[in-house]
Amino acid sequence: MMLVMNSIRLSRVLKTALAALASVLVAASTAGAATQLGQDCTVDGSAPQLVVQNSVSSGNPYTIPANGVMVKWGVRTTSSSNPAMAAATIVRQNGDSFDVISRTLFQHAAANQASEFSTRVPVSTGEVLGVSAFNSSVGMCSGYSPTFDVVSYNGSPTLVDPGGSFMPSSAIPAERLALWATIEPDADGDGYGDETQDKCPQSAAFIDPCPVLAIGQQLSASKGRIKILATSSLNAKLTASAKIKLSSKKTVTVSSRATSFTAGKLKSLTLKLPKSVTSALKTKRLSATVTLTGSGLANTATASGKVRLRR
Ligand SMILES: [Ca+2]
Repeated sequence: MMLVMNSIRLSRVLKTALAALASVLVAASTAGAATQLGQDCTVDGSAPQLVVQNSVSSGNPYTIPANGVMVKWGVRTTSSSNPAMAAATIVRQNGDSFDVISRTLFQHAAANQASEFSTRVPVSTGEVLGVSAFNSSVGMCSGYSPTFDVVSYNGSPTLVDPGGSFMPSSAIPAERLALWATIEPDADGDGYGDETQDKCPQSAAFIDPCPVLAIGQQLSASKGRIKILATSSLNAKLTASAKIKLSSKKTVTVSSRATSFTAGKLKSLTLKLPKSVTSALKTKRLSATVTLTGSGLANTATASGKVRLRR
């Protein structure tokens, strides 16, 4: 009866632990997801040539919530017969003015439709998505909150290069820019979006798939110790573990701590044999199976070998 109670309790504990783990995993997988910035809307007007959406009352923000990389941007144009030459423009408010931080390439956006363009522009928390255009063909949509949906635009000179700044000549209430962008996280800080541009987001050294980890070991034994001379093809953490069979019923395992290895460098790990093994060596010939395990750049690797033990 007691055993049944214990197993029911254990299964409840396991279920609770698994549910908690699942929620952590869901949180971890969504934490790094791409952010959608800005909005498409029903265009009924055209924006001035350098214009920024200060705030919106609902929907996706135009202000960047976390550091990352803009990988895509889009714009809807007016029905003007002139197509727009437009560029997504990242600004930061600085008192009453805006500093122009960066800008995509100018792209040809066809009249009276939505167009999207790939790009790669690092962005930081608090910067704001705006747009530069050679004519007034970028779409604006009216009828929103006069208090919370506000765009600011530059008067003259109309376009400002990155590094420059401008004082908005006016703010237009109740409007939204038909302008949007996708921001991906950049955990390794290499300037490539971790979801679609960076195939090795674990390391700033690689944008192609992470190289495969390879490890090697040379074993020797003396005076109650096993020496493992090891090397790794990448910076990685290596752990050595030795299994020694003392009898048909008893196996002893000794492990090292996880140790940092620099790519291409040799380093020794030492495993001290426990007394049960050194005592048994007085009367028996014993050997150990040594397994070296490495992990680095989302890779794992193992190497194993045998060594005759010495007292
Ligand atoms: Ca990256």
